Amino acid sequence: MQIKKTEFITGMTQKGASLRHEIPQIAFIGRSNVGKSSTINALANNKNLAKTSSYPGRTQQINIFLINDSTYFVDLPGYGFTKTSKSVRESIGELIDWYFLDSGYEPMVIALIVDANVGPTESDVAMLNYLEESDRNIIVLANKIDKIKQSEYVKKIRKVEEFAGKNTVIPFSAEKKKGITEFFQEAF
Ligand SMILES: Nc1nc2c(ncn2[C@@H]2O[C@H](COP(=O)(O)OP(=O)(O)OP(=O)(O)O)[C@@H](O)[C@H]2O)c(=O)[nH]1
Ligand SMILES: [Mg+2]
Repeated sequence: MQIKKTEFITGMTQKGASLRHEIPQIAFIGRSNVGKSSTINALANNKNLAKTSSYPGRTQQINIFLINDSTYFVDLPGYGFTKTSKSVRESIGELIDWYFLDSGYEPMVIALIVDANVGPTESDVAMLNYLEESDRNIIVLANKIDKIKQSEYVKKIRKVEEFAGKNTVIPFSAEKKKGITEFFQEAF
């Protein structure tokens, strides 16, 4: 997929948004700081599109981007970050619930991003189970492969594959732009 046009549409802090139902969505979800916004920027080939930060919990709303006038990229807030206040965690949980359960939108693909170097965590397992409660097209992106020591690469990718079960795993690096072609092939 050749990206010709990228556009920020809206940041939803509350439930409710009027997106065009005929435009397919790709939703990006994962723990805080795992690289969701960086992944969107790498795929869109625009490093300034989604705001990234080394400080976890940067994205506390649902940011919507329109790619080539034909696909929405949905940047969901990160889960599993214990250092934010309880009320922030609750509002993030409510937004995620709203998007997946009540919004009326059904993403064509969900990219569940995990940190391949750290490995899938309990909160990742909980999120995958949650997503799998409905029949959904999930791709697991094993991000940050550039941080993995060569000698541990096979073992760490296998861990992500075990976690993913029947879902496709794509080794990925938003930083080094690895796995982009593979992702687009799988998603479209
Ligand atoms: N080495 C490496 N660092 C990465 C990669 N992807 C993201 N990062 C770094 O991880 C940090 C978090 O990236 P973000 O894209 O802001 O993460 P996020 O998942 O959107 O975070 P929240 O919005 O807080 O949930 C930043 O410092 C990025 O530079 C990668 O593939 N490799
Ligand atoms: Mg983010």
